Order: sequence, then structure tokens, then C-alpha cells
Amino acid sequence: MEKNTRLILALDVLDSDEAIRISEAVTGHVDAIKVGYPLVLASGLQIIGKLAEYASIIADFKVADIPNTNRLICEQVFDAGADAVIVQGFTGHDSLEICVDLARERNKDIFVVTEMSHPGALDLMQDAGEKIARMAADQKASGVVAPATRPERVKEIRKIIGNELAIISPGVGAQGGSAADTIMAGTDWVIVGRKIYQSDDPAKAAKDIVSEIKDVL
Ligand code: O7E
Repeated sequence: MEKNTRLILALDVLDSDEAIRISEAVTGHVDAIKVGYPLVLASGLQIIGKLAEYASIIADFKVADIPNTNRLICEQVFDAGADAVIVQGFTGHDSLEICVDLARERNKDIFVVTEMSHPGALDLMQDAGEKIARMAADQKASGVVAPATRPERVKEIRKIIGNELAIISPGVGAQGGSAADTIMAGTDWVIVGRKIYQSDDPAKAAKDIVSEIKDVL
């Protein structure tokens, strides 16, 4: 994934025509489009190949199973045309390792969820977040997912993983996080969904976030 605009669109719409229309509109303003369960369950896995015409595709299936099942899932998703897959870290080293190895073979990326952006992540996940970040660094994953709603945690996670791994951060806009603050905390890309796809003018919404990011670089 090329680091140009530092913006990733979370495309959680349910209609494939709408997904294509928005992707076309934001071309050039986003470095990648994140596609997850809502869109794929509503429109089929082949939507990944269609959207790959507009940007790199990050498949957000938060893969969280035993190693063999994780590998089977990642194979399907890479075969469908995704450039990266999001994997949960809490399942442990072996479940992660098999995904990272497969991605390396195929010249693709794995991003590992550390601590999530919603309030409930404080119940259990935050305690494991730093350990997961260390594991992702040890296994040389491409990067980790850290919350834009808590820029101080992005800073902590950056200290743990160093500069070899990327950080991608959801939670900007609808969840209250700020693109500028998250970039200043050390994230590489912010992930934005509703603020862009629910806007009357998704291209302008994306452009505005990109200029907010550029202002602090
Ligand atoms: O709040 P929005 O509309 O800007 O969308 C945020 C997107 O990021 C949405 O797809 C959600 O599922 C995802 N997300 C979080 O909001 N918080 C997290 O901690 C993790 C993710 C996520 O995408 O994880 C993988 C990158």
C-alpha cells in the first residue's frame, strides 16, 4: 500500500452499486479501501475484485481462529484479490504466524488488531494490547491496528513496535477521534467510514480529511 494520502476508507455500505460509486468518487483521495463483513455478506466476496480497480483492498475479517482455519480464510481472501487481511492478535502466536507466512509467500500484508476503538475495548482488550503489539512485531507482520479514539495508546503502541511496522487507526469522525491528533500520535494511516460514505459528497469529505492530515505533517 503506497503512503500518499494516509487515508483508508472503511466502506461499510450494503449495496454493491453504491460501493462502486463511492469508490470511484474517492479514487486518488484514499490509499486503500477497507471492506468487511457488512459489504461482503450483502454483496458477495467478488466485490473485492471489483473494488480493487479503484484502490488497494484491505479485507477486514478480523480473522480469529485456529491456525488451519485462519490459513483457509486468508487463502480465500487473497485469491479474491485483497492486498491485505486484518487478523485478530488475541488468538495467539501460532494463529497469527500462519497468516503472516502466507502473506509473505504471496507478497501481501497482514495487519493485527491490538486494542479496538470502542469503549468496550477497555473491558478486556486493552490489557492484552501491548502484548499483541509485541507479538506482531516479533512475527514481522506488516502492521497493527490501534485506536484513533485514544491517541495516547497509539503513541504507546508505536514505542513497542518501532518504525518497521505500520499503524492503521480507525475511530476518526463518527467515533469521535481526530485525524490530525492520530497522525501526530504516530499512526501511518487513519481509517474513516461513516464520515465519508454517509456524506452527500464523499470525495469532498475525503479531501477535507486529507488536507487536515497534510496540515500536521
Ligand atoms: O466509525 P466509522 O464509520 O468511521 O468506521 C470505522 C471502521 O473501522 C468500521 O469498519 C469498524 O468496523 C472498523 N474498526 C473500528 O471502528 N474500530 C476498531 O478498533 C477496529 C476496526 C477495524 O476496522 O479493524 C480493522 C482495521
